[in-house]
Amino acid sequence: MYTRRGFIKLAVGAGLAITVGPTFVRWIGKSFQLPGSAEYAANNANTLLPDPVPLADSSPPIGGGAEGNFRVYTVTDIPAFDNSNWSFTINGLVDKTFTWNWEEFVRLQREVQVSDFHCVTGWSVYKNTWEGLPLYKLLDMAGVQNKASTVKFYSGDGVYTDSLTLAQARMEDMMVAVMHDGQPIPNQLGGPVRLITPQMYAYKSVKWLNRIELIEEDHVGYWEQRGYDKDAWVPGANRV
Ligand SMILES: Nc1nc2c(c(=O)[nH]1)N[C@H]1C(S)=C(S)[C@@H](COP(=O)(O)O)O[C@H]1N2
Ligand SMILES: [Mo]
Repeated sequence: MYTRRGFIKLAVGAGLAITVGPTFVRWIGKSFQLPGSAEYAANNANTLLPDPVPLADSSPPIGGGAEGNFRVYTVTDIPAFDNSNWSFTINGLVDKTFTWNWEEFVRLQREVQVSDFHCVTGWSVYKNTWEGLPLYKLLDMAGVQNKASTVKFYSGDGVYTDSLTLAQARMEDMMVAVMHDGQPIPNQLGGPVRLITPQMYAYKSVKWLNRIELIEEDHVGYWEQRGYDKDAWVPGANRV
């Protein structure tokens, strides 16, 4: 269990400055009222089959489900995926490259975490039950080569990217998430697969994640190129 709510409330309450970069993002004016499986289905244009079957800890979600509303952020049109146009790749400086199709990907062993989600612009969603693949396990499957120092994440929108250092990527709560509160993640919220970085601001949480590449050099992500801080840690994070 990871909770950061206390820290953020404290930081906001104490009037501490939270660095905010340029705030031009396309917010499509929608916020998700949580929880609600009907709303998830209504906002999911993905048609990937089979549906992932939630683990017992996801359904019902631990602690009753997320509190707060996601705002749908995107810098592109919102993509939608089906079995024919979705795959997930891990490649670059790895011993073994993988490309999974959806049927294969949903068979990989998932785990469950509960964590808070913070946008650096000042909104949060608390107590999210995420189910997915611990990032460090994917890295271990692929076998990271010694030369690699950066983990680069690509979105299926073709535009958005971000990165973590290898040490950050190996934190146990970094997750390649497939379900939220026991439901498939709708495409508006980055489904079928998004990165979850509970101890960092959500601009690290790449939506429509479909490729992980191990690289030698640094990579400056989409919002960091536009002024967001390279240091995305939320207050109280276990910085590595
Ligand atoms: N592909 C992609 N991923 C993205 C973004 C985006 O614009 N495109 N915005 C980021 C930011 S700044 C935030 S706060 C979260 C918002 O997630 P949500 O749209 O599910 O609320 O997604 C992050 N991941
Ligand atoms: Mo954000």
